[in-house]
Amino acid sequence: MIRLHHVPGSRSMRVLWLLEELGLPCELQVWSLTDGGLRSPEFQAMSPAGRVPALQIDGRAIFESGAIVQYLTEREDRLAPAPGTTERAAFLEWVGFAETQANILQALNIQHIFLRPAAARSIPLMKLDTKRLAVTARALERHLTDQDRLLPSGFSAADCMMGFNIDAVFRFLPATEFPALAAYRDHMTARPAYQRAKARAGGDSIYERDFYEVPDV
Ligand SMILES: N[C@@H](CCC(=O)N[C@@H](CS)C(=O)NCC(=O)O)C(=O)O
Repeated sequence: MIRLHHVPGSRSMRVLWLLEELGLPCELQVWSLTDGGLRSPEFQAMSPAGRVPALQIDGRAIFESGAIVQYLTEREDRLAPAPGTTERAAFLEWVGFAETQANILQALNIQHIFLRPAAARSIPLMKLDTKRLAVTARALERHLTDQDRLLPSGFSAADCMMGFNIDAVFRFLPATEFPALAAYRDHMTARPAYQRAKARAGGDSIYERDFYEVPDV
């Protein structure tokens, strides 16, 4: 049985969603971001940086969402262009781009939500990362204006990598400024496999507000 190590609201949703798209059943093992479990030797034996997702499959554990997504698409020979094709390069670019954007989101989450006390937060860093996030959102807005999937050939696992990010993007940037990206988010979240994954994933464990402004001080 495939087992996904998961935190609600985290990048493990990418893998849960892709497993649903591929019709691969899995068990979920749910962890917390805050109780120290991800720093345990048991977990770090599967994911050395102590991060989710980790996926137990085929007699081993795989860490890094981008690696898991590539492994699953190659194993199932679905939802990714074949290695060596021109579109494969675009697929790999968007898988990597999704992680570039997720790292900016993670920095904003730390600044707006996790850092304690609030006085330790840096408004210049919040402004800088909001601008860096806007660069990625504008690039997606341009790309998605003429197509409603990342790849011209249609839905792929790169959309699972990226589609997961967009809810978080709109916690820090107004959706009204990115209509094509908002439409992409709506298409992605309407997919039956996304809905099934969401129903299993558990409530978001990160965001308490719809939108996080940079404090004006
Ligand atoms: N590049 C990694 C990043 C994984 C990652 O940072 N996951 C976050 C949750 S979205 C996490 O486990 N954070 C725990 C921590 O930083 O202690 C991937 O794509 O799998």
